Amino acid sequence: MGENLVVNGSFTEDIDPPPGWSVGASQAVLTTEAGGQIGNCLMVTEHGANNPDARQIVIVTPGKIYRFNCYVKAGTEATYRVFLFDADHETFLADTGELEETDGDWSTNVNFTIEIPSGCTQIRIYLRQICLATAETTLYFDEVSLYEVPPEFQRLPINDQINWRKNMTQKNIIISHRDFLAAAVDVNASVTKVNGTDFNSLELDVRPLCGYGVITVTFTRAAGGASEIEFYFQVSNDEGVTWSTVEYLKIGYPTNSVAVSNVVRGPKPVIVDAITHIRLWKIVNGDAVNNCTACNATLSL
Ligand SMILES: [Ca+2]
Repeated sequence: MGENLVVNGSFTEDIDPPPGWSVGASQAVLTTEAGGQIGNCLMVTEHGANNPDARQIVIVTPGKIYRFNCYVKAGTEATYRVFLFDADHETFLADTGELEETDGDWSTNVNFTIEIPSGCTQIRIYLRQICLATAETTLYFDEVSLYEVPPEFQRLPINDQINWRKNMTQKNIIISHRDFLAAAVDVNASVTKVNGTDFNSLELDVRPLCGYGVITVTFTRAAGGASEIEFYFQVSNDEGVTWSTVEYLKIGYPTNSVAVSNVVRGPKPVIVDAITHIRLWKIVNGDAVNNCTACNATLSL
């Protein structure tokens, strides 16, 4: 998909205030903080004005399609609003409205796909917190990106999307890898661990530009009896409001009788067309003797 047009969208370097971002007319304080969705992140601190935000102008081309993405996490303030503004016409291009971030774990994703209207050559990104004046409240954002979507990456039938993947590799286009679990979990012998009870799976946004992903699972296990460990995945087609009640994908691997150490167990393709999110549902260790440790799964798009 080419390069990220947002300057310092990952807040990689610990510099205050973060380069590339301005506070507009508000009195927000922008700082780079550890503990982001990946590495460092942006903290927006309210400092005497209502609804502080971080802003950045990005040059765009009329008629082209762009994909915007970022993550948000509550600090001492939970209400946020992300919007894209046509800076030439002073009109909204996309807007979340005021939403509350209730998970507190970087699982809340904001994304828009927009077509740039005629005469619009620059857009302004707003990362805003909705707060009480002088309350000094905080809210976090991270991994802010805007990519131009070339025509060959816009949705096509599955068969054509397979060809895109070849093109993606050949063109060195960014392929993202995301773990389902922020912290890998242990699954003891003959134990089933379930999302929401025993671990909290991230709900990965799979409204991508191609219809295929790949999931790999990893775990560590001592030598012992032959058995199987199974990873089950659920999907949503309404942005995580409701989830499938049977598995969308099951990856079961024989653990056999040899020790494995954080081995990537063979990738499996997953069709991510016509769904919006996927998450790890449960892990079943069918081995009556051995524990499996450091279990995780990764989605690559
Ligand atoms: Ca980051």
